[in-house]
Amino acid sequence: MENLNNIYEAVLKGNLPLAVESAQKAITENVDPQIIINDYMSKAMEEIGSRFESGQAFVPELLMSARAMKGALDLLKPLLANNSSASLGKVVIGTVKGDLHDIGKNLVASMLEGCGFDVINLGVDISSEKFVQAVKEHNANIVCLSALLTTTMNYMKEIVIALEKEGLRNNVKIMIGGAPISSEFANEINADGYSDNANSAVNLAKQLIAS
Ligand code: B12
Repeated sequence: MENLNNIYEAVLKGNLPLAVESAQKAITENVDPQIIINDYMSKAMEEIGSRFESGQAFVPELLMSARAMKGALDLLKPLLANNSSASLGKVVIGTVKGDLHDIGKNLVASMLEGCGFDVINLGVDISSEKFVQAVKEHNANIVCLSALLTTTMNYMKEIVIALEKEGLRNNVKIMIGGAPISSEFANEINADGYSDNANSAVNLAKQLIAS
């Protein structure tokens, strides 16, 4: 039986081969992928994040952890997607212009996919024009905006305005998230909702689709 703490340690230490190997073992032992992600991999990212903030870890270590996390997520993602039967709706997701943080955004994307949404992941550093184009092209029900920097979070407002200008605002729900975001900020920029983690993001998406 794979010790799931190995996955935690592998992500924390930025050990990509070990993260992939441990995730693979856990998968063959039928461990719930959501438990691996939420209870071990995300926790390891939180830990490396707080070490970075307190000066105990540095950028290269963060990048190594992010790489290990992504490697294991690539294995787990398809399994999350297999949990779904029919699509609950189409979601366009991206990190806003100027911002390159994508770990949390990818987690939200994977969780949404795993819970039955069709997810179009645009990547990082995405302009309002690209969001508008993707919402039109895919006829999206929800657009998810992620920002981790206090300097880039304000760009979310421009995306909301761009969707309004294109006459798309009533067709699409707007969810926002990322470390500096709050529900007050969501109200301020006329978004439909905010959540501070990938689990509650799924619940919020379901509520917004139903409303
Ligand atoms: C990892 C990291 C990096 C990595 C990013 C790697 C990658 N591929 O993403 C690297 C090293 C590249 C990086 C670079 C920088 N970073 Co950085 N980074 C972090 C760190 C430590 C962790 C972020 C993370 O991945 N967290 C783990 C994930 C799982 O959590 P999360 O992102 O918050 O996502 C969750 C929720 O927020 C929510 N969520 C996220 N998005 C969305 C979207 C929706 C729609 C919803 C509903 C929910 C949701 O759900 C997610 C899952 O639970 C944070 C510190 C922190 N504790 O946040 C700093 C931090 C965000 N970075 C910071 C800074 C300053 C930078 C740099 C400017 C550093 C520099 N001087 O170069 C650059 C900026 C580059 C750029 N243009 O974007 C600052 C921001 C300060 C500020 N107030 O703006 C922070 C807060 C660190 C600090 N305290 O100084 N960073």
